[in-house]
Amino acid sequence: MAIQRTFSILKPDATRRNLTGAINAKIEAAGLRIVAQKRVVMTRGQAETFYGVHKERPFFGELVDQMTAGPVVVQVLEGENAILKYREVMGATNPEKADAGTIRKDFALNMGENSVHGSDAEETAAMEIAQWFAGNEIVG
Ligand code: 3AN
Repeated sequence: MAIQRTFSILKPDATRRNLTGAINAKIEAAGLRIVAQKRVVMTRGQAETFYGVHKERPFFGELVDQMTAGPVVVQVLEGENAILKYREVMGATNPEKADAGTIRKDFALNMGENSVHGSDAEETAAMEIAQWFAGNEIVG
């Protein structure tokens, strides 16, 4: 498997509880490299664009509220099989179903405030990275 990049967000529930270092430690322990990172507050428009695939879902409004409630840390992670590897480190969307030792098992509050986002496929990773980072902001 070649070196891959994935897009990550440390969500407002994580920044509010001062967990960015603890989450980054799990990311790095899994062998993923943080090759770009910045702390921003998403506008509603940015959050609606980012989660556009979910716009018909009943939780969409709540999701946008949660993503704009405070700072997030947007990141590009790099490593072998990075997309799948990060999804494993994150754990299941529902923290009650997440495996022991995963970010969501240890830190998530509920389905919505589940501490992290990670891309689900190569195509979405490329789109998500391009929404948040210019090429020269990513240094591998
Ligand atoms: P994942 O983040 O695990 O890829 P998705 O893509 O199905 O999960 O959902 C995107 C985000 O929408 C989740 N991270 C979570 O914050 C929120 N979400 C998903 N399902 C629900 C739900 N049933 N209730 C509330 N929020 C949800």
